[in-house]
Amino acid sequence: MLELFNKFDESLSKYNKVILMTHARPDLDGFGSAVALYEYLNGDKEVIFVKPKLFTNNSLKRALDFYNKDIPYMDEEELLKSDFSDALLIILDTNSLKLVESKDLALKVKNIIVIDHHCLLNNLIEPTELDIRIKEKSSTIEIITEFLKNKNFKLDKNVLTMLLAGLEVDTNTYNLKTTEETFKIAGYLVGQGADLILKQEILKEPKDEEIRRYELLKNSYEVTDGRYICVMDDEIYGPVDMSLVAQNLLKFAGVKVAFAIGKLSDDTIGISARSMGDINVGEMMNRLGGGGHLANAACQIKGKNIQEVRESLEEVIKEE
Ligand SMILES: [Mn+2]
Repeated sequence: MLELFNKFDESLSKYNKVILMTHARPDLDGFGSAVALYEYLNGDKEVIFVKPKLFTNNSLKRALDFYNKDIPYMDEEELLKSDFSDALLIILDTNSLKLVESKDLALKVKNIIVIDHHCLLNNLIEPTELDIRIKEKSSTIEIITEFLKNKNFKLDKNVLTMLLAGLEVDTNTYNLKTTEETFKIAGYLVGQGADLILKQEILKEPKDEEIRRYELLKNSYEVTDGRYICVMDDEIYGPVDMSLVAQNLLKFAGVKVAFAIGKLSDDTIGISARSMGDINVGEMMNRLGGGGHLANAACQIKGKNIQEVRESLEEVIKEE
């Protein structure tokens, strides 16, 4: 780790201009890490954030309200017109060209560092400067916080709290990919001044939406041995809505694996899958043309209706 951090420092020292980018529809882990890194680099370098086209994450929006500082955004179009010869692009919380905020930017900038904790996906970004992809880590926040701790760099309460909230989300409250190191990083953030009341404030969900999700969960049923499916209604939902339904379903006693099926658009059905980390839902979603990890996976199916997708999923569950 220390060696990687030293290399990271070395790379940083070569550039005066740093562009920070995370995945599209940013979350606390990706964007929070970028904010922490911005705090570290700001003053010393010109830092630019690739402006997200969509801000859908409620917790991130709240965390940024508390942060209450101007973020130096530039949108994709404007950025693509710039000269990148002296710029370093740091991509956080994804390793896939398909998922980044701006694929064109990732293809155009020569000097790239990727900092990520996901398994390697298809359409891999090829970092030229440095590769800090550590799939054993719980989150990008864990990596960035460790780096800043190492530097003895002090963050303010709002940023520390944003990082603690993101750590909690990515580990599903210290259940997934959580190690002794993860708890040490959480402890460090609290020790430095992260605020536990503010953190709860950031992580709260809007009441209407949460009640709606529980309404949908009334229709969930067990296929076999703790494998539960919740079929959403006929409305169109975002992938995040569906993952929250699956996540809520997994909280109920007796549920070992949770699936939510719903319409992502008029011709696309989505499945969101969650397990507690012992049953591989990534593999199950793979068989339906999707993908993901052990405890967290999804797929999108075109040209089938909800009922047909439900039947395919039930088959996969029974064959598992
Ligand atoms: Mn993450």
